[in-house]
Amino acid sequence: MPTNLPPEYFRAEQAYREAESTSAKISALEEMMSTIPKHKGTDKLRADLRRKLSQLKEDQHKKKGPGKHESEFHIEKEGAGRVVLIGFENTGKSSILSALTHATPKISEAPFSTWQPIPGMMEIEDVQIQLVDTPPLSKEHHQPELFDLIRSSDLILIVVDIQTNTFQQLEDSLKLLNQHKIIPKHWKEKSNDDRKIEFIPVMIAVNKDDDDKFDEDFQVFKELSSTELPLVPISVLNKRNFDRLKFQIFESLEIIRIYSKPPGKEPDLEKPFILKKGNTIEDLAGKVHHDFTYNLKTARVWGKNVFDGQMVGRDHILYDKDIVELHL
Ligand SMILES: Nc1nc2c(ncn2[C@@H]2O[C@H](COP(=O)(O)OP(=O)(O)OP(=O)(O)O)[C@@H](O)[C@H]2O)c(=O)[nH]1
Ligand SMILES: [Mg+2]
Repeated sequence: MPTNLPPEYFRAEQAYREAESTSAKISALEEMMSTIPKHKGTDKLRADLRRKLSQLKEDQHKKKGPGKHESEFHIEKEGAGRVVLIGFENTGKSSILSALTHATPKISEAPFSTWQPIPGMMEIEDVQIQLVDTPPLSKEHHQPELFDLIRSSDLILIVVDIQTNTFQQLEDSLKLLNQHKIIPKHWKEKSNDDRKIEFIPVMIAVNKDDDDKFDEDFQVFKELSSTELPLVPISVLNKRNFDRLKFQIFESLEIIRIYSKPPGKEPDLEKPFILKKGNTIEDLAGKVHHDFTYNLKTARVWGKNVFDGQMVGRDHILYDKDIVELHL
């Protein structure tokens, strides 16, 4: 195994091992391949993965037979992160997708209106985030592909309805995730589960909190559920707390934006590089160009915990909105 593989590679590799369907395996493999830096040391690994990928594609083709399409649950990742909306029927998942993106899902007071996942892009300040609406959770039907899609996400947004069995909805949603070996990342430290678990950040949107009348119900629900998971009361109907919801999504994704600046020039404030909280100058260098990981000498930073233009080393930890000049 070559050294210097980025953390995203190992994350995709875990998703690959856990994938229950061929299409999920294919998408995880494609992601692994896209995260490997291209140099001599990784030639063999890339060739191995390419072989596996073509084998899987062949299997999928054989299984499906001619004329059938790729699974609807296979959705290309786009933007700085994927947020999957999940929850029981009629809680307002499709309404949220429609309110925050340009997607046009079917919204209806009749339950079970959504049959397949639908993606849309949401802008939070200068970051594009993919939101994916999904068919309702079910306690009766086994839905492996839905859980593969959930596993491929960077954040799970559980949607519950403050006007109907809210507490039960939350408990059942978390139980179904648990049955599929998905546990909120918040609980990682406490978990002593022996199974192979995927820990993914989870937050909860408590929808249909239409006016002050429901605020008390929300407070009661909050106390009763006593969950440390972030909870945001919203109303799609009355557009309540959308800014708070977006802020919490951004926070829960644990991403930071870094603006790069060529030496002696102004920083490019249009297109941030997206990194994970806790990432360093070295991680940034790898994102800007794979050669930079090896050739980087020093860097200068404008932003948090530094004086303007401070020289820093590879291990310097970056913060949201830092501006960085890399020196080779
Ligand atoms: N009062 C109120 N109704 C809402 C709100 N958001 C959505 N609804 C209504 O709730 C119903 C269900 O909304 P959908 O967005 O289709 O719910 P869903 O979770 O996608 O439903 P499924 O696809 O069946 O899982 C529709 O009649 C919406 O108009 C809200 O904030 N307040
Ligand atoms: Mg729906």
